[in-house]
Amino acid sequence: MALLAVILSCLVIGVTGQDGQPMTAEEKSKIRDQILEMFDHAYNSYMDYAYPADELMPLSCRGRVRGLEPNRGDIDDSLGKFSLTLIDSLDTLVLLNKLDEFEDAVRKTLRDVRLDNDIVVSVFETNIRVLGGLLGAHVMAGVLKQRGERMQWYRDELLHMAKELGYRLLPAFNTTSGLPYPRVNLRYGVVNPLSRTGTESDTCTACAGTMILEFAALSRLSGDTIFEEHARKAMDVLWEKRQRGSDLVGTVINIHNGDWVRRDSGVGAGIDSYYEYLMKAYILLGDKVYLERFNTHYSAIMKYISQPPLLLNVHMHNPTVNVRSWMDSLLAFFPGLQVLRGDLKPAIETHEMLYQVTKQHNFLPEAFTTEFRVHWGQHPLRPEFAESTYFLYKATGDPYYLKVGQSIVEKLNAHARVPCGFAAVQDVRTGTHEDRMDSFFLAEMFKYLYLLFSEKSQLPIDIDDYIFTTEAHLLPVSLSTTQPPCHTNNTEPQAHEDDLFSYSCPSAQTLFPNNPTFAKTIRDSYKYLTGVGRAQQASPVRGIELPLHDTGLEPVEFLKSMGISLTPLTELISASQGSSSQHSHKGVFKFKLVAEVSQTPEHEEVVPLIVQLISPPFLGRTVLTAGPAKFGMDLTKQEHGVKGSIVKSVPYTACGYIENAVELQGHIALALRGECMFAAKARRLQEAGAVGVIFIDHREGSSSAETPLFQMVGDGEPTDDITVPLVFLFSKEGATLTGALQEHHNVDILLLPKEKQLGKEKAEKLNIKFRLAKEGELVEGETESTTFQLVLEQSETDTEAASLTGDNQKTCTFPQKDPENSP
Ligand code: DMJ
Repeated sequence: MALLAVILSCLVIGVTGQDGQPMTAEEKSKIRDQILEMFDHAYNSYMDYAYPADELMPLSCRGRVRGLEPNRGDIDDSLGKFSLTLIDSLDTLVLLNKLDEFEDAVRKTLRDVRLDNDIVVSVFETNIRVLGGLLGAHVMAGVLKQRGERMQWYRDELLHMAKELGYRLLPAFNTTSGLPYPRVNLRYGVVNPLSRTGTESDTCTACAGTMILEFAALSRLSGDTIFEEHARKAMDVLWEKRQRGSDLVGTVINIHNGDWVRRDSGVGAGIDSYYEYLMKAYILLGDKVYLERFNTHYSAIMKYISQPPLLLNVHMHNPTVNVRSWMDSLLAFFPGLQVLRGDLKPAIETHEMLYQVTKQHNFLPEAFTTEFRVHWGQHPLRPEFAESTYFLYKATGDPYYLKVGQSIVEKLNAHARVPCGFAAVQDVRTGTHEDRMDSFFLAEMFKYLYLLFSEKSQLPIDIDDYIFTTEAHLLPVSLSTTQPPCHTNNTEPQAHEDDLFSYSCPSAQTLFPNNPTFAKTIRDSYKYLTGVGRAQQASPVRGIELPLHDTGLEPVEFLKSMGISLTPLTELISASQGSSSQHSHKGVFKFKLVAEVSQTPEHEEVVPLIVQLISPPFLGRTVLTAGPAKFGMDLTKQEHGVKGSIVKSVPYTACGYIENAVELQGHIALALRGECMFAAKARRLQEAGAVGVIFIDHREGSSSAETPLFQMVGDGEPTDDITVPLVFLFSKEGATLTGALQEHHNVDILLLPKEKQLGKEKAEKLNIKFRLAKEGELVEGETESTTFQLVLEQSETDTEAASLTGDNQKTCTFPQKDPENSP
């Protein structure tokens, strides 16, 4: 692991990306306008096509009314026939300075919304979206009214609604433990036989532990303490029930006896906002108990769950055991929470990892593996990544985070925008849409994006006077009844040298204003984690230190097998400077490091190539996705690709003397990755007479479906001498090719860019025939020579498909070694 870390950091040392380029005021303002336009598109689509329904169905262009649409299970528990999206959007309207729309929306809320429907809703969702939405809107209405410009008619009606809703949620807390039921009937509560709920025995930790901000705010605004008392009790139970050895909590808890039902522990789904609310309860309410609890949990999280840049799930009783190898997208909020705590380094690391994943898939998939493969491809336009991006920008002032925000904006427009709003993505791998636009998209996404690109002076409120609930509703920190320990945004550490931030004041101000490269230095180590977005130039030769033992060749071999060559720096230095003494002390060697991994600038796509098997029985139907090389023949410039039959190199790695040069003459060589550099293999095989090389990955199980393509680069030396085409296959695709060779002995292939794939999308118009043909006149005494012809006939309308020769009838002729056995 340590070695791998050395390698990862070595690969990126000194790479100068576009990272950190400042954004001009004009650029920021352009993006801010874009965000406003996107919000209008989403909000107006909801108002025009869905209101008063709870949600917009952006593909059907109508409202989602519970009971009228097919039941989607638990997610429908957010829908209480209370115009969810309208209420969730109210304080966003204010923040985005849409004050006419806000006033109008408040009037509609007071006029149209009923909170006493006979409907079973999620206590958690109703609390964070509806109660939080009403409270945020009430606070905003008060601010506007106080300014004397608007809302003069307002008489706390939203607060009255919030109180009514609070009372409708309270029956959920009627359990022996004090942990709330997960669902409540808005009209009949929980115990009433008409309620159709109350039989549940469990709830999620976040469900029970994400009430305190809204309930405390409701109590403090309304003067009725009952809400805060119940929410506090639930927090107390969760704290009491923490696993005392690890100080972690599980994911699901029994609401009657407080036993843990699911003991897996992470910071994402099921637990996330419990931790968030401990920290924010301290900020909002000024009660140190919440901070102390948060700090205890936080230490445990950093000890067991945070394995930067990853955030893993562990067993709460046995926290050194990981319980799964994937992460969920909800944990993307966590770097933002770490910023509030002042713990920037792990926040930057995890955020960078998440950014890499979004670069690969446009959005964060609901779940992705620790190797950054998609585990569950759905993306319901969740805002957590934008949230963390905003907090990191606030804390670092690093324009890199503006670029990240810009990419979020662009991807939403490019991949989620539909004529009637924005549609969730069903699977990030295919980009297919789902007919849903959750209310949190309007409540959260647009707030964080807009704030990211706004100066404080451009906002209608002083944003630092508010805390964001988990649904990004705005609650004023002035609600604190005790004098907050953090009256100012003072970030001076207070005497706890071991943990500087445990007792410091949470701050959303720039924490390291004098060190603009602070975040970059941390990020750089994770920049190419997923293999996406590398720099253009061939990796520069640079010195690194590797703590190797005198005889420890193993790591060197390991590096070699990864395609990294090491040359002791002593050689280089003696060649260039004639001295090496300073580098030769025992136990530490300096090396020239040359990585042959791909080097692609952030926005440059790797042009996918293919290996298309064209001889029988494949006939063009087997197509293997391949990666390109930055050296050798440029296949994109070959109109018809390069054709040849394949021969395995001996040795297979092509790292030593090529033993089967005669066999390779005029053919395309297959060579296994590893042991030496791609360029070295290519040179040897070209010299041996190969007309092309296909490198096959040596990492078992790798495939283009799961690992992003990359470009091979040279070995740091000039590569102009290499003129044959070079492509890279992951091992699964490689196995298909070698399997074909083993079975059919003669396999002809085409190397070409994917977009020029033979017969692609025109298959139905393309007639693939094959026939036996006799060559030339038969000379007496000679045996008949038969060739096998592949005939590709195009329909008259199709003049683009299959272009091996440029004729309308395409014929490839292959020597047929064994016609009898051919199909
Ligand atoms: C929001 O409703 C809240 O942020 C909640 O805490 C969990 N996540 C959704 C959005 O993803």
